[in-house]
Amino acid sequence: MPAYLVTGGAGFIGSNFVRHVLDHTDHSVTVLDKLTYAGNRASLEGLPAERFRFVQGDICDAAVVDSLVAEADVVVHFAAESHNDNSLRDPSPFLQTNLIGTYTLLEAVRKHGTRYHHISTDEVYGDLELDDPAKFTEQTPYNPSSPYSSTKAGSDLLVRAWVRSFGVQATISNCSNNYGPYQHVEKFIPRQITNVLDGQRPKLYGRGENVRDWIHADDHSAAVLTIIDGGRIGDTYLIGADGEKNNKEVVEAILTELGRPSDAYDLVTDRPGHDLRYAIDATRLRTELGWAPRFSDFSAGLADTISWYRENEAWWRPQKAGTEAAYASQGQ
Ligand code: NAD
Ligand code: TDX
Repeated sequence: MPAYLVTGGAGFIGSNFVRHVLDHTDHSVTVLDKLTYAGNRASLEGLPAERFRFVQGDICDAAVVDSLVAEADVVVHFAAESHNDNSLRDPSPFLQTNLIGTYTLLEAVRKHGTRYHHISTDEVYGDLELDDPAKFTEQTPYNPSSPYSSTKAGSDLLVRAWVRSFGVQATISNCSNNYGPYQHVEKFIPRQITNVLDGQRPKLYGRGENVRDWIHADDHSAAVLTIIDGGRIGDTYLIGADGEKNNKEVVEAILTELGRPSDAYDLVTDRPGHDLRYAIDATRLRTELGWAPRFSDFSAGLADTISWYRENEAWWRPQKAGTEAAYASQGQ
């Protein structure tokens, strides 16, 4: 029974991955999570005690990391400061967690010879023009725009260096924008769903024309497990489900699903440095490892996600007022 150590397992995608591993394998899972504002113990309720353990701690704490890595067969590193808007308000925790935290984990897996999978983002590649037929591939040069994406890019480069210099047994995945249940209300889709549920108007940055390539978090989790099982050590795999939509289309779909006029939104101050478009070419993952997304119908996945937020107000309500106050202070 392989033992997985999952960092950031109380966050949105990490908790999805933990449930996925427990549902689809016989592996045991230890979560290491600091429970920052983004971590929520409630996202891991009801998991089987004989195969699941939760440790509250910081990935920058070398002693805690070393003792947990020593017991693990595989480390899957999700923990990060993950929100672009926060990184524009205060970059410092991004430098600490995304760079020093990744370095701390790499030193521990190097010492113990542990298999390591690094979770990253398509934002490391910068952005694409709206009318450009190109998509990101594993060969696209790094060109990150924000404090968040530059620290994620730096963490990816640390992993590549530890593979080459020290023979660390690592793979890397760069995924597009995720949606689904348990996502913090600071992020675009849950923010707009909970705004409408609260009788508030959705807020689109700029003209709402920026494009994101949406993938359901369940598909991301399945892809990560596929890469851990079959990926080539030292290699990078892009994860995406051909889900390009502009932000206006997504807000209109949310409003329509919730029975509101599709134009009942506000255009607000744009994000500084706002990336125009992301798009992933996941050919390598599909052809070499045989992965395919199961949630190819975005409208159905969005409708399920809206139902989840409607039915789980107790999960998101404590996040909402503080998140909106921070946005309001910036005219967003
Ligand atoms: P999230 O913000 O929902 O969760 C992050 C988790 O990490 C939280 O539980 C938090 O408590 C924990 N954490 C933060 N700092 C920590 C520290 N120093 N020590 C231990 N735990 C710490 O993030 P998410 O959206 O689930 O993203 C998870 C990972 O996936 C990140 O690495 C992110 O860059 C990557 N990613 C996210 C997306 C997306 O669309 N959300 C897309 C591609 C890649
Ligand atoms: O209120 C909003 N209005 C709005 O128009 C918010 C919160 C966002 N937006 C726009 C900005 C983006 O174009 O929606 C799009 C998505 O925004 P976010 O949810 O903040 O995601 P993004 O900045 O694209 O980054 C996400 O995908 C890649 C995740 O937060 C990252 O962790 C991941 O690496």
